[in-house]
Amino acid sequence: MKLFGLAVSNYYNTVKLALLEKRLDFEEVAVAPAQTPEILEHSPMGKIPYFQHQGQYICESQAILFYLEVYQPTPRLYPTSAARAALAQQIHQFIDLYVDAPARRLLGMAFFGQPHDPEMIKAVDQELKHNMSALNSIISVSPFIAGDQLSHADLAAFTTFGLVQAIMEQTGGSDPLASIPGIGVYMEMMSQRPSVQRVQADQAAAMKQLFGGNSG
Ligand SMILES: N[C@@H](CCC(=O)N[C@@H](CS)C(=O)NCC(=O)O)C(=O)O
Repeated sequence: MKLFGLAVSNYYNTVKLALLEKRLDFEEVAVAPAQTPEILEHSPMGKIPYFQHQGQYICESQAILFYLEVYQPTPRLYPTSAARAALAQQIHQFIDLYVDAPARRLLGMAFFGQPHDPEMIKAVDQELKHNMSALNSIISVSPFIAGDQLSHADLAAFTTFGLVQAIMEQTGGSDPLASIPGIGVYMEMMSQRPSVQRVQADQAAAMKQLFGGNSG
């Protein structure tokens, strides 16, 4: 199994967490997103992560997670009950579409020296307040984000919440997690997992290499 991408990416790290939780053997291949023929051949949107196993390439983190679940069902990252499975999927979708996507518009300002645009920062801040409140209405952190078992939604939540918090901090916006009760305890609980500690250590090293010590 080969995972292509960069350890600074939340989507890459979501998949890496699943590989680690399932104790699968995998190789990491450092590849930056690009619109080059070499990348587009395996990841037609030019995005990372993408994944290769037994001669097949898969892109899109949710598709890779599903492949891993079918390939190796234990430990489960997709709940067995229909209602829980749907809830985990719903939460994961909310996180990708309504948390990551708006915050990503400020990525250049937060980390890549793009001049701050106060209007855009304010708009994203407001959108995130609305969307986090919607997310909060479907989760009850007990103790995991979709119930009593770790699921793929937790992997996306942990990696994306960390990124979005860092983006808003760097751009002077408000804390996007402030409206979710118990989220601090949840993030702390997640950060105790060996898989998360490995991913965070690798991410910090990659950030240092990319930004010379300025982490996010
Ligand atoms: N929907 C994709 C999103 C992946 C994504 O946006 N990756 C970022 C890095 S974190 C990327 O490749 N960005 C470059 C681009 O959008 O061109 C997934 O779930 O894998």
